[in-house]
Amino acid sequence: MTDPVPALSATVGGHVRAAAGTSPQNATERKFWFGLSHNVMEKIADNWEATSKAYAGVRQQHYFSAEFLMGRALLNNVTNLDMVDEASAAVAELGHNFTDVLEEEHDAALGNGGLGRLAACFLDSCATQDLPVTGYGILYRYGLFKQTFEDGFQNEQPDAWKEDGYPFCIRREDQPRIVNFDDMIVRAVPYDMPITGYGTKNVGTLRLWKAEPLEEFDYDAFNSQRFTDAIVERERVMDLCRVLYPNDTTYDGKVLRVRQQYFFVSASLQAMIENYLTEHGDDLSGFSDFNSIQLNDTHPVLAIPELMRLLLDEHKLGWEEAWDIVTKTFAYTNHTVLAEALEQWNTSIFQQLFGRVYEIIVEIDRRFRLDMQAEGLNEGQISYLAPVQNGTVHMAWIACYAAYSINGVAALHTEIIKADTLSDWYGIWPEKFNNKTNGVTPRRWLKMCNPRLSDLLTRLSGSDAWVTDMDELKKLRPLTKDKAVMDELMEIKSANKADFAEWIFNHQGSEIDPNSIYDVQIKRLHEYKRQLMNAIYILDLYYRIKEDGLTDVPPRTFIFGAKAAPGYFRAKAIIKLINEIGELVNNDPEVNSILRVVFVENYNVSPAEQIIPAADVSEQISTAGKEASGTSNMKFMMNGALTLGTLDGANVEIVDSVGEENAYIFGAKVEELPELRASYNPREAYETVPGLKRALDALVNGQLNDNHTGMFHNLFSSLLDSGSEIADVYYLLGDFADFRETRDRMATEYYADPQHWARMCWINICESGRFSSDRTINDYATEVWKIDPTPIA
Ligand code: 26Q
Repeated sequence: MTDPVPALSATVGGHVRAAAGTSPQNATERKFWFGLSHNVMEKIADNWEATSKAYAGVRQQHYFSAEFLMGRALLNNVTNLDMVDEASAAVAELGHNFTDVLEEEHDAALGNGGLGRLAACFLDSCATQDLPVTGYGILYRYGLFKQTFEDGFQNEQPDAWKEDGYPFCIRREDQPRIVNFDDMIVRAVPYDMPITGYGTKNVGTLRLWKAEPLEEFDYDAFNSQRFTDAIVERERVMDLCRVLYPNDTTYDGKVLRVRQQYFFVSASLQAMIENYLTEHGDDLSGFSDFNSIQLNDTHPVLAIPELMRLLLDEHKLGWEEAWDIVTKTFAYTNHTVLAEALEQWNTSIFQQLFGRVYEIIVEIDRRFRLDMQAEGLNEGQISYLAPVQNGTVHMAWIACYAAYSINGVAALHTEIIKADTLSDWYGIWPEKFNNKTNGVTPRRWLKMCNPRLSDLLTRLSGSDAWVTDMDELKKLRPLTKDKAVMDELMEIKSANKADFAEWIFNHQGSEIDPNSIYDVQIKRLHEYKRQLMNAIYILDLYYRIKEDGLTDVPPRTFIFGAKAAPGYFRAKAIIKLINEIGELVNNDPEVNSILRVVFVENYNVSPAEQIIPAADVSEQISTAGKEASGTSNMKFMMNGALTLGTLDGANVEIVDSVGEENAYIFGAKVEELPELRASYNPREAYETVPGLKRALDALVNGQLNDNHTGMFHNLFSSLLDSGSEIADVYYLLGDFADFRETRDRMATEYYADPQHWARMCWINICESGRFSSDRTINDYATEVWKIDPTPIA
């Protein structure tokens, strides 16, 4: 069949005219972006419709997530449609620059970090593999806050990412749902985002719900002079989707957050049930044959009692029948071992917002207790595992009880949840537990962000099959013996580093040396991730040069990117500290030709796409056992950066793939930590570990300025003084000596034998296939979801 949609070169001018109201030549870059984006939507519309129709009748999977960190869409879609050259030429033809046009797009930052970005990578892999999967979430008006630095402190600004329109979301006003709260009724309107796949006509869907007042306007109130009441009520409904909560670790029991959760799961379930009834008739007993739902952490767990409510109250099923469906429908992914992140809501909030759902939870709890008595559990165990306890509803426990599958996100993490976090559940239902090591999409994180390396891989492997089958790259591993290839790899890295130097200069005026080692730590700011350890190393190195006369220091640029939750005082202190160290180092003429510190402002998906292809070293230095998986570690690996890290999360599997000789591993292992901690004295480390005392003292002796906030003293104290919490919870000083030695050695080896370094990078690239989200999704599809590819062509 020939493509009925005309070539982009023939249509783009018209789309730009319509968006800009000017000739394409005179359109602003922003208007040009709108026009080109509309043109891409035109290209995919028919296939999108056909895909939705094809999926409606088959067994489908539904990915429920409060977060989707999508980043930019235009280049991703153009890449997937294999139209990069065509689009770039069409743009040039009309007097514009493709890169400048792409830079006009705001990131859709509807997520905090790893969990949200994982959901986005998964959708890409599902579309690419023609899998009948739909994502469901919330259309936040404001995404994750925009970060600025003032005097080195983090400030937060609203991220109005779609205020002047967003062409990649289609409002489906003909498919609204009603969501009832006891204190308000809300109309949920779906906004659908197309998810293109690479090398396929299938186009999947991300469905984001927006809350609107039931009627456009309450004319009664208006007419009876209660104009302001009508406006206030309207705004109360619109508040629901206004903002993404910027917390990614500590649980925070805000009523609005639980409203958001209930809102999107209720609307999504209603849409699913209606589709089932249309396609398969009135008998809902077959619902779970055609639908499964993956719960991305506990945030959408209210879907469990809500599906019960819909089946019982709206569709008149009996309890047993409904519970049978529910327990065959849900699968739950855990993303954390940190107890403080597990959601537990006060029962009073549930009673106030959705009394009927609470009633159902209480009944689930009652039956759970009976079930467990029958299983022979003792009262202590039962009350620990019960969904309702001490006046709270425990979301993870509801998930573990009702779900047919429970998975962790890396091998080590899954072992830890089995042995520790969820051990009692593992004792009852070991067969529910499975591991699904995370992955990242090689389209965005290699093909699109690193065209130089991609072209080399395509040329060497004779085709671009690796883009959808990353294991193809294993065949290239023997090329470590080919000096010309290794030289080319290093030239590519140099060119990417030069590009990043230019980018960071243009964005924030930082000058860096492209010949230095780019040593990078980019991720949310949290104590367990130990950005503070990284900072202390830099400070120590600075004093070694300044005071000890250390010479022959390998030139290095330390690159950071991180947002701190706005209420997380200590995380914000670490940002200020790194910026102060940057001031000290970058302005010292004795040192700044050797060391530079750069903190990338407003770190997000798009900056990551600039940083990662240019990185030499990937810092993955969390305390062993704390990072569930990590996913930037995988992106760095694919782009030929070496991991400097602990044996934590997916680092363990990365090292397993490349061999310990192709990574820099240090620090205490999970199984060693309990014993080490038992006899650990951070004060002793402070006094005896080389460099530590001098670097830490700089936090409190006036050498570094925290503008009299007491922040640096707080950091110092968190490492050395036991108070309400034990000193140095994350074992930073305990691991420091090994970290310092390993990082020093890494830098020396980089310059000592560049060919050897290149070979290590090459092996990392060639072995990265295991960390493609295509592999992860294939595992979910065959082992958990039991769905089949459904191509439209
Ligand atoms: C919970 C309750 C109230 C408010 C906010 C939250 C909340 C929001 C986001 C809790 C957690 C998150 C996000 C967690 C997250 O991103 N975890 C990361 O998930 C990645 C994907 O599996 C892993 O690679 C990381 O190791 C893990 O930290």
